[in-house]
Amino acid sequence: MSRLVYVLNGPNLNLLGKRQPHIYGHETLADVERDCRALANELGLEIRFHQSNREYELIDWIHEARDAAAGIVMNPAAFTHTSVAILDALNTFEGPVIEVHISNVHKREAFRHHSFVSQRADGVIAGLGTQGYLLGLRRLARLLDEKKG
Ligand code: CA2
Repeated sequence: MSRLVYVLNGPNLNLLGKRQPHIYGHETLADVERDCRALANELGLEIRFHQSNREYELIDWIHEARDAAAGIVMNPAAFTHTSVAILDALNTFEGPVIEVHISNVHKREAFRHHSFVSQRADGVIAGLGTQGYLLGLRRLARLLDEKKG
């Protein structure tokens, strides 16, 4: 069975570690990718790690994951709060989906409190910094192990 996991990142996350460190910390997205790859290796997962500022590109990767991947860890960034299209795409994916937010969105502006993606996500992690990605991968590995029986 496939142990391939897509780690998808939405708009502006390419600036991680370069702006607003009081909200998002000092780690860059390249640091997050490096840490995800190291942990994936430990967990026996293969990962494809992507970031885009374009909604359609994220949707195309979700479509690609339909045939290729066993699970998705996704930080949809601002599209979390706006995108029915990303929710619709995730609804066509059959494996587990973990939604990750670096900041605690519930402690922030009211418009960040609603997530379209949470309607589909099997789990949601918020406010644990970039460690959330690693915990998301651990959870997916556990779910895939349980499926294998
Ligand atoms: O906390 C998160 O991970 C968010 O998904 C990040 C999004 C925000 O719109 C969500 O409400 C919560 C924003 C990503 C922007 O990332 C930046 C990183 C560094 C500097 C500027 C933006």
